[in-house]
Amino acid sequence: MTDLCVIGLGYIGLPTAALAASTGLSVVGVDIDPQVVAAVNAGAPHIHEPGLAELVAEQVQVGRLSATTAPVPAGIFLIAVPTPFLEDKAPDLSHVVDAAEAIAAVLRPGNLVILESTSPPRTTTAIVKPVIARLTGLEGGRDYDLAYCPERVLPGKILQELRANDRIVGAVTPQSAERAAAFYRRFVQGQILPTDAATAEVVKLVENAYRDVNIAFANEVSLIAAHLDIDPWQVIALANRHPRVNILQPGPGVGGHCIGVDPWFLVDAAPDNANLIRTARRVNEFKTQWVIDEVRRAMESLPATATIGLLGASYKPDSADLRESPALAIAKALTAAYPGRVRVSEPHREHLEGIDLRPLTDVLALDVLVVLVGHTAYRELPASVWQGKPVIDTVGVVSPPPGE
Ligand code: SAJ
Repeated sequence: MTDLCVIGLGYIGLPTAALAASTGLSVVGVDIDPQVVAAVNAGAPHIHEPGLAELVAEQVQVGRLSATTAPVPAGIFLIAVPTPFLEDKAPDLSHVVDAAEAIAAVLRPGNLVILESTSPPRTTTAIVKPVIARLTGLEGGRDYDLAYCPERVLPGKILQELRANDRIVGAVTPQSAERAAAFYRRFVQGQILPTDAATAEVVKLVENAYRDVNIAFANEVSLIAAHLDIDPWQVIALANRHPRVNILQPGPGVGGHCIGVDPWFLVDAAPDNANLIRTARRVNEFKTQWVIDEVRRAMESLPATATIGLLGASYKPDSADLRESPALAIAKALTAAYPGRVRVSEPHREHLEGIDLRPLTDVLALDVLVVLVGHTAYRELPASVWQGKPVIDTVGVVSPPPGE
């Protein structure tokens, strides 16, 4: 029988499946998208992460990893499906419910089910457990083991952090905790920290909300500094020389699949008590619109033929990842507002749908420059490229650090 069946072969599921296979487990990955399944079985995954293609190819080749479209009987089931939010910011748990139902069709007494998807409080005990009980009559914690173990790895360093980071195991019973911990110990070098499922669910959400709130503070500092015509990068760098101050970096907004989404789950779970978290989300969303408005203001004093060069489209530096990228949203909004006059540099992409992608040298020759991502290639440019034209630097590439 298969040792591990991973439901959802995305940014978390696929690296986890491959890593588990590399420890000697037989692993079947499940995805509803046949193209994803075909790519994994061909040893050429659809996800780009350092070391992942090699690891998947190797594990497929030796026969420990394969992919299919429906769960198979296994000792351990691991759910790593997306949990987006709906129009009104309430969590959309349909993929988790679908995964639990699919597992129920093959679940046997004595199996272990682990939920890794970022989830609202009590999803494990109030959604997954009852769905499985309704379909199988099996009780989580009595007939099979059940745990919530959030992923906390950074895109771009997923394999490295899957091994190195501490891991929270939120289980419904001590036995479930011990079995889940034994699974993660196969490839985790960090500590395994046991707790209950609801605490683990909230821990995950709080981690990303913490980062969102701190980025919002940096973005608000940048807005105040711009209003006062003071350099925000100098303000933050100098304030950070205080021994108990450590302000993060402002940017054009918050991208990625997690930090802009997860705080809403806390707002939804405790609407009257999550005011700071709600406001931080709004500050970070506002910052993206503010950048678009800044470009419009700069264009007002220029001839009607003036061109705009945008530097960067990914959601964070030195990455090709476009998920929820504020830079891409800004590029799309400005391309629509100034047809034919906006060109974009993105050194990590060869083609971008609906965007006029150009080499960096062409973009630098345009009339207004807007730096949207702190790619190393931009940080290494000589100061002379920014001179003699309006430059809107949203990530602190242009401004020299104090003391230099
Ligand atoms: N950002 C800033 N200023 C900063 C730091 C980041 O504007 O000082 C922006 C980035 O440019 C980016 C966004 O925030 O647009 C998020 O980037 P990130 O690198 O901070 O985080 P993610 O979204 O790639 O990954 C996060 C991580 N969470 C935390 O660091 C608390 C990761 O550990 C999680 O596993 C991941 O979310 C997830 O899957 O939840």
